[in-house]
Amino acid sequence: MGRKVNVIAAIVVAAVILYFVNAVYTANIISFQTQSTGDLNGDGKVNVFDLVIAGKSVNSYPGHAKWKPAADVNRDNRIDVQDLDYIKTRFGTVSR
Ligand SMILES: [Ca+2]
Ligand SMILES: [Ca+2]
Repeated sequence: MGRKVNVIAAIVVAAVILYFVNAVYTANIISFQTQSTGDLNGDGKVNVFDLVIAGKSVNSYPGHAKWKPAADVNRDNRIDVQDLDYIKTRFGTVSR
């Protein structure tokens, strides 16, 4: 009986820890999201080359053969038209 209560308590504690880890993780994603420049190849400029990099990874996700973390500029674990649009809005900008 007492053992069962301990198991339940352990599950609750684990769930609470996971909740907070997830909250911190989400906060990091949001802060990183605001810092994204759209400069995927790191040459300091946002142009068609960055769009091509993202274009090659469209419809990919973490673990996918074409997945490229840098191309997921909005950090939603999916490279799609939203990321391409973001890079397009950053076209011509210079990072740093
Ligand atoms: Ca670039
Ligand atoms: Ca994305």
